[in-house]
Amino acid sequence: MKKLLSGNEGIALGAYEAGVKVVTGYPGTPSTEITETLSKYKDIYTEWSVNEKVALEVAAGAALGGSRTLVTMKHVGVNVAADPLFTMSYIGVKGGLVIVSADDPQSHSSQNEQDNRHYARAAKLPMFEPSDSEDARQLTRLAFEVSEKFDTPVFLRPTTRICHSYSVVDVNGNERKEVDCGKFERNLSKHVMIPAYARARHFDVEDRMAKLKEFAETTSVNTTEINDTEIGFITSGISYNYVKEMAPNASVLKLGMIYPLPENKIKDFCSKIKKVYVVEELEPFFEEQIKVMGCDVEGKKFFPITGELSPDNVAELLYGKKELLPAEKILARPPALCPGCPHSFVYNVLKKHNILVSGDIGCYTLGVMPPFQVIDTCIDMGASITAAQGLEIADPSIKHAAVIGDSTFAHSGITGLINAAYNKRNTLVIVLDNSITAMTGMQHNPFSGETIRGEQAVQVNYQYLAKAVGIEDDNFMEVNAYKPDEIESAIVKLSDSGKLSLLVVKGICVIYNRKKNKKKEGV
Ligand SMILES: Cc1ncc(C[n+]2csc(CCOP(=O)(O)OP(=O)(O)O)c2C)c(N)n1
Repeated sequence: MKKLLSGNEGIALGAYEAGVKVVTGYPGTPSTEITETLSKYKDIYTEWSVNEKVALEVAAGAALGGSRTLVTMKHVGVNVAADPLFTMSYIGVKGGLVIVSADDPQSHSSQNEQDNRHYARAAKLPMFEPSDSEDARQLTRLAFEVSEKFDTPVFLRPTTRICHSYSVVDVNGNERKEVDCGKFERNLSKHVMIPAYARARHFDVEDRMAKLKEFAETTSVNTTEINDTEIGFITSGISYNYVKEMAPNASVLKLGMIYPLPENKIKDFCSKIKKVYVVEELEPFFEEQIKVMGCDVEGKKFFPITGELSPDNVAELLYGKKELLPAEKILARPPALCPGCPHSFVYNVLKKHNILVSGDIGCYTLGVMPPFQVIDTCIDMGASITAAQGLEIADPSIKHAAVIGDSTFAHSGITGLINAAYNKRNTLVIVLDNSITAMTGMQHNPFSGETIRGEQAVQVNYQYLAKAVGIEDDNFMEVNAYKPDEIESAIVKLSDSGKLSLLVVKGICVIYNRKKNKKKEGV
């Protein structure tokens, strides 16, 4: 039987079939639906972790304990998880450990468009890249096998186009295969990375890289199609589809395993084809390595380094530039806060009082757009509270505040609050709590009081948190997001106090509320 699945559903299906037992992750477009899909299976443990570092560390423990484990995040999440990532490369696994880094060329919903293929190289880990949903399913299964065979965490790097596009998946014989990987075994020199053991493990990592290079030469996921020997392409992921669509007669080397590269296979391909182009989104990751191999290829001379590619980029290379007809130019639709969004009222107050606002990442970042234009900085998750401290140190003569959502506060805001308390800062921290992680599509978090499966969970208490970091009773306030007068008097009072303050502005997300009511009514 064949089914139309998204790339994310393909990854979830592949993980299910591979007998994955533990799935952790932190929401982030375009990765979110992988964990959500897997949470529907009763026999798989799934959790929304509070951030990506935590997700990878829980996953590392589970994998060392013998469970096949999947951890999901968007590309910038890997920055947060980078600390355990690099050391897990030394430690290795017992049950397979697959890390999904969902990259976002074109920054459809991200603060940057970093190319996470560099992480595979930097952390010395193998990486696979699917080019459709069937590929996503099969490469996920393979990734678990490679992880156990080579004793390494393995990266799977889909991009937004793959995660969210639907294509046909063959679901015949897709039973789940339970794999017994054994239990945790004490092995101090492998699992405890003190310097002496780490130095020794580095040799093992290098040996593993050599073996992975050999594997890359023979694996069936790196495929050569020799057709027209005048022109050929080396490509992977979504770009493979663009090449096949626009140059169906060209020769193609499609890389399903994108790190390490199959040097001999690439050299052999280049020796047979007169002109070889490398088609890859973002960085010249393949191109530079292939040039170092001594192959005469071209890539970024013809393809942009920024944004996504499209079939047009390949067509342009082959047939020259095409002028867009006016109808083909799509009107820009800038995002905006939803009508009735609880975040909007607080922005009017901040604007009125001319407060310098350090922003954070979530729906509320849209306070940067008209009519508010009230957010002055936005760097990364959690940076509102910490950047506000730096801005205030640089210029204490103006009023400052940090705004942060509930999920982001749990992700990496709380450490910033502790830093402010410890370093005697008088930051005004405003948590915009809409009872859910809205921006990524309504996921629960430690302030919403439910787990990924909708079971009741602890609801972290802001007031106790404030007390625990030494915020005075008068400097903790909670107000209703729909009462602008209350918000205004709280902001004025707290910012005039000159002391570290925590203001929680509570109002349920309008979209989430509608969804909840519909569910109650059984619609
Ligand atoms: C390191 C990192 N992980 C994940 C994301 C994706 N992401 C963007 S905003 C956000 C959370 C937003 O939730 P919340 O703070 O509750 O604000 P809301 O959208 O509900 O207003 C997430 C997970 C990201 N941008 N960076």
